[in-house]
Amino acid sequence: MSMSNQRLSSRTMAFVLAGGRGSRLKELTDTRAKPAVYFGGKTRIVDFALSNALNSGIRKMAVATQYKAHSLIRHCQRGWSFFRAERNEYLDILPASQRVSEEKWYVGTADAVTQNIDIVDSYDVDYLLVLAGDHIYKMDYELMLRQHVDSEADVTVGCLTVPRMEATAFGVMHVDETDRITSFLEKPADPPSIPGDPDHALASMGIYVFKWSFLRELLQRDADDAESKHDFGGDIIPYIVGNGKAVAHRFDDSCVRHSDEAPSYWRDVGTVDAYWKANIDLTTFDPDLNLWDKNWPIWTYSESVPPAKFIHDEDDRRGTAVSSLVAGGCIISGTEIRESLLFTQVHTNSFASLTRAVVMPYVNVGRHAQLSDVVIDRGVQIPEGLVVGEDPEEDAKWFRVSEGGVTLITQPMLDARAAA
Ligand code: ADQ
Ligand code: ADP
Repeated sequence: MSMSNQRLSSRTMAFVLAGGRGSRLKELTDTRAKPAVYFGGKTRIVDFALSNALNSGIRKMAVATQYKAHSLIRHCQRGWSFFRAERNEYLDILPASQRVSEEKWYVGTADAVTQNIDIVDSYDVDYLLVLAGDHIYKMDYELMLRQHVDSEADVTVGCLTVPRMEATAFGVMHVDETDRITSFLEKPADPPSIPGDPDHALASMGIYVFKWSFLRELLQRDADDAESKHDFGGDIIPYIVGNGKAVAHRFDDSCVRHSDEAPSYWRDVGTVDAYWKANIDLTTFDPDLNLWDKNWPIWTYSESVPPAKFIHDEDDRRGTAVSSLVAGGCIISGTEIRESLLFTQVHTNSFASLTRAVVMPYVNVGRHAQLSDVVIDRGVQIPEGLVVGEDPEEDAKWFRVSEGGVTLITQPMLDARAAA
């Protein structure tokens, strides 16, 4: 096979940045990094970036971890350990603060790569694909790699169109008619709009393709730069825009060739409201994110458990779930469940009801509990008769009620309530 026919993904390493906390998810990220937060009834957020890489043909990956990495590391070990060194496939977990010097954490996203230059070298690849481990989307990176090579760019930046006022949280760019990036502002207070479209801005997805030899040299220079925060969005990308060739790769309908996906589904799920909504959306008749797509499976670790069981209990109450996703291992006994999403091993009891609830693994819902518009953290024991979602003021006394009116319930909150 000639070089030009070879899939570029086979010459690429995916470097997944998974060190950020995601503090806007509040107590959901008290004990785990955002990429480890559960999403979609079976998977965790990081599975989307890793599955995209796998489905794109990439077989060399690393996950850089830092903040509260325990469950993230364990998840990657359990779910992503099928790579075989004999086939030249690798998935490395790269915790901060262990390699370059004993106490040096990853200062910024670029530093996370810099501290692992020798590991990337050892993979012997031509391209580095830098991914954020905390977004929900499907994307074929081979297309982005192809554009990168064809346009002879120094960096290719994945980008999407967002409402202008939301762009303050992003890197915002302008491009010329060839999609070459002509300006790049990291998290501007007053985001510049797309010319001719005052309500929208072109935002960076925080994913990048570089030729490894080019990035390697740039990172070594950046490491010595006392002014730099060693961040891709803040330092590396603006530098290349000013001194080299940066090109935008548009995330649009064509990005997942094999999928019957609704166009351009991409979610940051960075807040409790956005997180709740993206999960509950999956319970609708025709969700924008298709988890059933055999051509683009989202791989994960899942426990070996019996099928979900629905019980018509001795009090003659039917355990039912409609417009809902219920994972294996759940036991629904005499509970009415609507428009909800239950992860594995959730047990619910008689006379309880759940409406628009996102329920993480190992939750137990006591009898007569009535919960609506909630996110329930892993392992929570909902006491008998708890009512949430009817009186926001009462809920806010004990739980976290979001701007959008979603109540987040964790065990420490319930313990404080029980002790009061
Ligand atoms: P942010 O959204 O601010 O901006 P950032 O905090 O840099 O994203 O995190 C990006 C990814 O790196 C996340 O997956 C995070 O978990 C991880 N991460 C953060 N700090 C890390 C560290 N020290 N070590 C390892 N991993 C770390 C970026 C870009 C913007 C772009 C948005 C899109 O800077 O230009 O628009 O992402 O979401
Ligand atoms: P998280 O899901 O919070 O990110 P993990 O799933 O990796 O973190 O770990 C949480 C721990 O809680 C695991 O050790 C898991 O076995 C344990 N756990 C919590 N509740 C239960 C339960 N009811 N039964 C069994 N194990 C539980």
